[in-house]
Amino acid sequence: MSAASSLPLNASHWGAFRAEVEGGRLRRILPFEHDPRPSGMTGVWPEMLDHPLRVAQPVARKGWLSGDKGAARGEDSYVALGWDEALDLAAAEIGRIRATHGNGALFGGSYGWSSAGRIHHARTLVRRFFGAIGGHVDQETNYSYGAAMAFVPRIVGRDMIGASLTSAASIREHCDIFLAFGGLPLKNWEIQAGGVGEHRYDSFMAGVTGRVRAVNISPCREDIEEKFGIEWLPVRPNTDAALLMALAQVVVAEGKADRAFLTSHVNDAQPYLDYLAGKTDGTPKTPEWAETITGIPAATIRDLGRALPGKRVMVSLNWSLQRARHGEQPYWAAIALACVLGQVGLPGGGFAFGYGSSNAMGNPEYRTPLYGLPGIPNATGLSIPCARVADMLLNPGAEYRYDGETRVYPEVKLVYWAGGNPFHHHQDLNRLREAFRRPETVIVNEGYWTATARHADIVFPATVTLERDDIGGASRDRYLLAMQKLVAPHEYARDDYDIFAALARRLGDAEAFTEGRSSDDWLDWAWSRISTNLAARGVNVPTYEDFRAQGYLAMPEPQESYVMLSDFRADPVAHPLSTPSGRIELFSAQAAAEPGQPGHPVWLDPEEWLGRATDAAPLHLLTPQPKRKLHGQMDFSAYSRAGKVQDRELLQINPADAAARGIAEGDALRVFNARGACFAIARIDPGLMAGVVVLPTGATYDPDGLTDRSSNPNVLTRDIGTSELGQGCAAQSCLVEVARHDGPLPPLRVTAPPPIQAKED
Ligand SMILES: Nc1nc2c(c(=O)[nH]1)N[C@H]1C(S)=C(S)[C@@H](COP(=O)(O)OP(=O)(O)OC[C@H]3O[C@@H](n4cnc5c(=O)[nH]c(N)nc54)[C@H](O)[C@@H]3O)O[C@H]1N2
Ligand SMILES: Nc1nc2c(c(=O)[nH]1)N[C@H]1C(S)=C(S)[C@@H](COP(=O)(O)OP(=O)(O)OC[C@H]3O[C@@H](n4cnc5c(=O)[nH]c(N)nc54)[C@H](O)[C@@H]3O)O[C@H]1N2
Ligand SMILES: [Mo]
Repeated sequence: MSAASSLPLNASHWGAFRAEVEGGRLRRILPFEHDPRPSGMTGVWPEMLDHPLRVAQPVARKGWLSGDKGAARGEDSYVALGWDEALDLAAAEIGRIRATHGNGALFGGSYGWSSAGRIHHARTLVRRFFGAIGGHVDQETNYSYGAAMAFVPRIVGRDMIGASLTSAASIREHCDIFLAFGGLPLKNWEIQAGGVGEHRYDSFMAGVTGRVRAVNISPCREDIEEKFGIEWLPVRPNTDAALLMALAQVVVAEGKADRAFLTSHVNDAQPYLDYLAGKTDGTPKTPEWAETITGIPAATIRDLGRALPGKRVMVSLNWSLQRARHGEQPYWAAIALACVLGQVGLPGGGFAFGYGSSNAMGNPEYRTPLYGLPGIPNATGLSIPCARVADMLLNPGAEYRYDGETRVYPEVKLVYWAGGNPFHHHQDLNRLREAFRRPETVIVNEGYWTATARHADIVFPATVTLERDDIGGASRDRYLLAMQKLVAPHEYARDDYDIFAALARRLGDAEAFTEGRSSDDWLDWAWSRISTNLAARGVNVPTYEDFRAQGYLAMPEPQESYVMLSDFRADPVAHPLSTPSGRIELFSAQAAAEPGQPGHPVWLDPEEWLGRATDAAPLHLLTPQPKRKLHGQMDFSAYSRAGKVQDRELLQINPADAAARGIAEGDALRVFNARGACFAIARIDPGLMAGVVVLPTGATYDPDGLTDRSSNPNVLTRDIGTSELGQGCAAQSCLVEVARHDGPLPPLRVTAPPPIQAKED
């Protein structure tokens, strides 16, 4: 055993690591010895553990203490409190609202990427806490692929993202053409929910280069690194559905559609085929039609369409494509193209969502056993699609359509957030700010002074993973990870588990939340389940102590390469899908019930896209995941800041668009539209389509009126659901203008905690 591998292990969503601790302080991070390509983010921990932006003690907002009803939220100073006093205040407030308005007035908002460990997983704890005290308004789906999560199961009967994708081995061996919509960006493979043992980007890319013809279909060339020599087909943002339709139209019109597959495995392909042929609306969905929408020459589309029949084709779409208005449609159109080509369920072929979105997509199913605290049913039965949070707060009692139902927004009086950052992740942050002024009370558990903590009335200082024992891992990763407490909690920070247990005790519901267990007891509980699960699979299970001493446990290597939907392909009668027809629905009665939806895949105008560019907002803004951080986390680490200039994020802009605005490389920029404005630094990129600008997410919102002093693109994005079908986040449909900013950049306020007064006794 080398010296490094005898050091204690811990893990984050960006990777497992070993830690050198000296005198109770974290000295150094070493990458996990089995990780072939560790993320640069792993090194942030020594700096982030005792960062000046850590929340040090419980605090309450001054205005809230004097009954301002939320007016100064986001602008106020705080008063430091002792733990008992803060817990008493919070519990009394939760109890008061529960007694006055019922549990349906309590919103347990905790969407977000908290700890990789399962026992201290904040979202599970929020839900369990509210379950224990009688229920709350919950959130469903996610920001990552919310539209697909709600809609795709209606079409193919399963969550095709949570389930395994056709394995990388199957692609390597069988695929001829890999259509990579949104590319395969290396940066996204740094991350995997639950903790990464192995970053396997290199081996995945080895499989889609070489023999396979891969095409990067994206506005942005660098969505696949140039060194891979992969073809680049620039497409206007939000128009992939039109391209997919034209490719299908070419195949059908040339008599190459797999009619047998469309008959045996598809429910009613005819309305879609009629739509492609122009029989329903007089417009055949030809390459010439798609050229006007996508910006891709018709001849290029026709050549690509002609190349597909007879080949093993994988139609791969990133999650970003559905994070747009009518984002359900490109996914449905991709499923339809795979059906027209008869590729679904064949080795190395078919459709897939997310190969370019997260580490380990295409890994075999390791079935790594992971157990978080069990859920307690939510007695109110209330929940909203998570991306509709501002709508809910602004429009209590209003009706909305979602997933084939009419629902009503509840009237929320108290918001509790732990393990997420809506002032990072939500769209139109100035609108969210308005919405966050509505509830009577906002409580947040956070490790850092994020923009969300700054909009709370009570902030509880939460520990971070390095301050707790836990077990992490991901079902598609080879390693179960023993996450070990390395240092004592920062200042007065406590575990979310202990915070919720203390609140439940004050509310008279302690037993329901804890079942008499401490978090260490729950770890033992989890380990015994893990051991039983693994023993049943014939794995030689170590003792808990040995597992912790080693730091990890490798799962047995699955034997076969996996092919998504192969059972259904082989026998659709014996293995029907759980759709109304048991087959792939290219016609869906549920979709047809919504206004403007014909019931088959359809090109719908996303309202804010290059086809509707205006003089005031002529550029399409894309806001992808950041390279040097996980969302808003670590924004103030030296690692993240090394990717910025003057503490602002870089905005990619095409040379022609820059020249037209007198913008040179490195210039400070103002990015704006009618919703808001923020600042960025110009990075001129000929590998970006003209008319498109790219500003990644993650900068800490630092509002000054409607302007963010920093670079958070969510002051610009539109807060609207993808459609009634999925009500997902539609951040990628956004028009803006960019101008050179010649004056000095405004100083940032969010680099230090808000003013906190010592308590007056
Ligand atoms: N414009 C635009 N917006 C987007 C996207 C986009 O593409 N474009 N992408 C969306 C997507 S896919 C996502 S997933 C969201 C991500 O949005 P979030 O998940 O909300 O973003 P994070 O910054 O990861 O927030 C997690 C927070 O949890 C805190 N935390 C970590 N561990 C703990 C813990 O143990 N306890 C507690 N109490 N807190 C903890 C961290 O400090 C951090 O502030 O953003 C969405 N927003
Ligand atoms: N480093 C890092 N990696 C991450 C994360 C992070 O915060 N940091 N977050 C993780 C999370 S939570 C998630 S959900 C995934 C998200 O995974 P994705 O949603 O796939 O990631 P994005 O970066 O939003 O988008 C990927 C690329 O899609 C392209 N694109 C955007 N819109 C369009 C379009 O309309 N058409 C086409 N053809 N291409 C388009 C953009 O050029 C962008 O670079 O990433 C994960 N990986
Ligand atoms: Mo995500």
